[in-house]
Amino acid sequence: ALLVGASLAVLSTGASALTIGFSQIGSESGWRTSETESIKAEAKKRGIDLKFSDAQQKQENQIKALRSFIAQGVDGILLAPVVETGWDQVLKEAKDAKIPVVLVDRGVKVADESLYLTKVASDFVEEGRLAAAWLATRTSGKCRYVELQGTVGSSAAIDRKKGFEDVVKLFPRMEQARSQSGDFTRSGGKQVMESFLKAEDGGKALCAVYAHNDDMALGAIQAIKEAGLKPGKDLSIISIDAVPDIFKAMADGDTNATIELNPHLGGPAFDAIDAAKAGKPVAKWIKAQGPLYLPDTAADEYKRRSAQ
Ligand code: GZL
Repeated sequence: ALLVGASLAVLSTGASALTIGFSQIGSESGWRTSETESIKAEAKKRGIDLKFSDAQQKQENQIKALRSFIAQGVDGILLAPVVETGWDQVLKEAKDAKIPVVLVDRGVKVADESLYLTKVASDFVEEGRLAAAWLATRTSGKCRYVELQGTVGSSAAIDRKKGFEDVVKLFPRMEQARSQSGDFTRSGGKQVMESFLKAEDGGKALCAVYAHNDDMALGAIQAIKEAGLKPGKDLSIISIDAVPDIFKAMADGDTNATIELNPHLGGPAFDAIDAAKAGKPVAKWIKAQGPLYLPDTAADEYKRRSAQ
């Protein structure tokens, strides 16, 4: 009966019942949680047996998970790399085992690009440029801002910083007062913002906050309020992810803009593995670029996204 059941499962989905290992970074932000839920749902829909591993933000746990997937002889691996470097050896082991690795959400720096099949991720440099263009426009190119960076060494943090500064350098009166990592978490964003406000005379001379993700912006909003200032008014705030809670804050007037980051990366990732197995060519970077959202649609976006 079990055998029949399994073969029926294969017949019903049409796709072969693949076993895929997914090494996820952790659950540091609302965005990451929705990414995990979306990829698990997509695997279920496709009849894929997904082996899930949460690395609690530690690269060594991701490397252990990849080695375990290789030992299990999975058909493919999804990896959301917490940091850019340190992957060459384990990716070589996956390649030697003929197991395709798809990077989801973040990138890696490796000597040999053939060590992974493709990267399904947004262009973080573009996100940084868009954020800075919005801030420069809103402040007529004159603003002393602070930056809440994402996880140190992550491609998201490195590139969002780079893109923002590519544009800021075009405006001589845009000035970065301070920049520090809040590790993409609400508590990290709050703690770092508290230290910035203390160091900056209570924040009076500050014009804006650029947060590499919404969760740190939400923490910063708390800190700004506790310092007696009005977030979204005394300080302009922009962040990235477009999670439901940022739209709630925007509708309340506490923040001013967010850039959407697509969490639904399972479809393109699984399609890439299917294509590779069918011997079809796969692009090295499958990009999903999100737009910028402003307060005028925030209430509707909050309602729509929190109902999903
Ligand atoms: C970006 C992703 C970032 C999100 C954060 O693709 O890696 O990591 O912007 C998450 O919310 O922590």
